Amino acid sequence: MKIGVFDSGIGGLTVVKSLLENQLFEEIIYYGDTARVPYGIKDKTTIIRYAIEAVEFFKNFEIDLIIVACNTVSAYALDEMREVSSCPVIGVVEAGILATSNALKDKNSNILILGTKATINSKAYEIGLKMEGFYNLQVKATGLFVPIVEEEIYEGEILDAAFKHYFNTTATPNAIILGCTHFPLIAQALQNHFGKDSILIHSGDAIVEYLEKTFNLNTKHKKPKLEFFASENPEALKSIAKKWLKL
Ligand code: DGN
Repeated sequence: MKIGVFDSGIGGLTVVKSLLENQLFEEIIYYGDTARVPYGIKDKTTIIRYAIEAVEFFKNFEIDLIIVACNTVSAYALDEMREVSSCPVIGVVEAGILATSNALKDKNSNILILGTKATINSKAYEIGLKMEGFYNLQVKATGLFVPIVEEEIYEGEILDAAFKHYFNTTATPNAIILGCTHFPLIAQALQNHFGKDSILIHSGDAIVEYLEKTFNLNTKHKKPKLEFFASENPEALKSIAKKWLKL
């Protein structure tokens, strides 16, 4: 299968990492809208317009599936993308909700939802989790983590200060939804902060779980063909991809 992975920028590479580790596809085309990132502070109409343009971009390739790695886009624009796409479009929010539900046996479990301002304002995770019977939710827009990760800061004083700022009154949750492409990179720091008993829900792993259930992906692809595109400075994206994905 040949797939497209879309993100507002570089963060979706964390999802590509999970896809590669699980050897699911023979060809992956990544498109990051680096010229217009961040999406997390934009309004719904703008996010939908950019997302539809991404579908148009993927029409240049004959792909079988679009994976929306960006939580913000997944929260707002999946229906609109599906309307203009000739192949299926799946997003990380739906996958994350299912993965959380599968990971937690007790419906009273406390779930901490983290995301950009736009993702949190959409209430997409909250609504989905309530539909699965989970009502004990803490919700935090933690947009500061995005530039911190982009500065390649994954631990230390600056991150600790951001944790203090956001989590001063946050109770230790049973599960933490890393509802933004960038947050898996600070997963270890979050785990250290909240302790080892909090389960972390990673969009990449969640989408793998979802794909394995939904599609017939029996063949393993050890050396998939990878192509990286960006709306601005594709060379910078390629160099980060090399580093993050150890290519
Ligand atoms: N990719 C975005 C997300 O997962 O919500 C984070 C980066 C951004 O556009 N702010």
